[in-house]
Amino acid sequence: MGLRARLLALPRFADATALIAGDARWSYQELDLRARRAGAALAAAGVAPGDRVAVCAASSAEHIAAIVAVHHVGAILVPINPRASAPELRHVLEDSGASILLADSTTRPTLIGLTDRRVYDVVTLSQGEEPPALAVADEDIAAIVYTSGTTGRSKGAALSWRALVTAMATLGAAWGLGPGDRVSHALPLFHVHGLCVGIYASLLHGVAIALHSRFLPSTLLDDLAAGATVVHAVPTMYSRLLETLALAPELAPLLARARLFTAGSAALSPDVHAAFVGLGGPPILERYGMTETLITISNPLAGERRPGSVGLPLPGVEIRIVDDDGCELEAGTPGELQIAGPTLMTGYWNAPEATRAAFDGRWFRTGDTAIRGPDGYVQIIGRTSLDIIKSGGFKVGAREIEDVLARHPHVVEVAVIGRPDPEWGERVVAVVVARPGVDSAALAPTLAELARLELTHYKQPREIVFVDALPRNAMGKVEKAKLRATLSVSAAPDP
Ligand code: MCA
Ligand code: AMP
Repeated sequence: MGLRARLLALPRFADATALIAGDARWSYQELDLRARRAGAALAAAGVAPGDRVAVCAASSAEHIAAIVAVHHVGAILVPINPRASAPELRHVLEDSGASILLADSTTRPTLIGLTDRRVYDVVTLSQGEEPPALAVADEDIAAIVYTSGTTGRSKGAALSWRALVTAMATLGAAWGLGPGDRVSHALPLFHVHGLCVGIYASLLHGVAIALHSRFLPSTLLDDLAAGATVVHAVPTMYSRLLETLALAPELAPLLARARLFTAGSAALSPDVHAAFVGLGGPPILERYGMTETLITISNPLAGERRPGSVGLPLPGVEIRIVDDDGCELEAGTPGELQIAGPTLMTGYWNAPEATRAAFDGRWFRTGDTAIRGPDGYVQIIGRTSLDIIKSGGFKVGAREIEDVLARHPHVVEVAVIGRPDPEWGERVVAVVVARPGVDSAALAPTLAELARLELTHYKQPREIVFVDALPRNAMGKVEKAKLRATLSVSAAPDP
């Protein structure tokens, strides 16, 4: 059986629950039926294998049926943030060349106003009977997932069926996913964490998905009370959960109900981990991944789940840690983490240059700085570039924000950095040099408005700081490390 066919073989889980979302409670059989009908509707609309179909909608059962439908017709899924700004939407639609958009009532008006491509509603996409039978190769592209980088606008990581299904089957085996599991899922569906770990890994293993369009600690606690066995979350969600439990300690015993809590997308602080365990929760299983490599390193299900470490390479994954010249380093020495194996992306969509730069032969350069201990456990200690910020698990490219703010005529120059933050991991801060004589108190809200129009919510600077000049090295390059250090000192509370 081809790898795509493995994902589409939903009927093997028959009347086991597939989705609980809003009022919908669908069995695997029902999800399969709806996805086939929607697939037939897409085929009737002329969607052919290899076409890109964008899905831009809030999380819902129909959204999941639409995703499966896109795969039924052999098209390439392009998941899009339903809160993306107009310029971001335009970029992804143009770059991916998506011919058809699947929306919902909240995103449809924006999309129609923005493009002359056909826009269908995921809810009404159900007229057909049976999608065409297709032969799809494992190397064909299943999805293009957009992710920020160190240069300009986001790039689309093209993920093959081989990468996707291999990675999610490996994860399912490593974490013991199976029918009988129910996952509480409140992650966004336009990134690998929510789409692949949350949806594909569940559908491949017959897991029931309790799907929510936004994260609320109370909803997660309700899911635990209702029998959720697995939770996938980013560290910010665990911090929020702990805040809620501090106010309602009588709910803490619910944490012992689930068998598995996983964390990823950003570093989980050992303090949060310890507080969670202190409330009676099982040790959180932290793992490491990336849009371009899928999930590659994980703490074990059975064995030590080490706080502050992302664990051991998953089966089939090779890792190495290298110095600036690409030479492999010994255990215990920090360097860049590089990854090889069957789960790597095929390349960036339409960007051969960027793809070439991202690989060293068969090794993908992650840009993360890591140490491997003598026992093989890997620790992520930072990034090689300060131009990448992680806020609440979302990746933010500093350049993209700098380009937007620098367009304002009253700005001489701007540097965007991530300031360490207990809730978000890092907080986006814009450091601005204004033109002489400009009133910075008046400029700040104007820049905030500009960011609001051009950038999705999590990329918008949480703070705008004005300085007389940016620190630069002898080569004229802005010294972001220095800037970050200075701002952290100036932000320290008074003794
Ligand atoms: C929301 N806000 C944020 C963020 N999220 N600000 C900075 N960073 C963020 N990540 C702001 C909003 O703009 C708003 O600001 C205020 O917080 C409340 O907004 P709301 O939407 O209510 O926030 P929330 O629902 O509480 O969102 C927090 C969140 C969310 C649930 C933690 O950020 C989130 O879903 N993060 C998951 C990211 C993720 O899935 N990453 C996967 C990529 P204001 O009040 O000013 O309007 S990484 C990946 O895929 C790899 C493979 C991996 O390893 O997993
Ligand atoms: P993205 O490009 O949005 O897929 O994010 C991938 C990046 O998230 C990685 O390169 C890491 O920097 C970060 N990341 C993911 N999981 C972890 C983790 N468990 N600990 C630290 N960083 C992580």
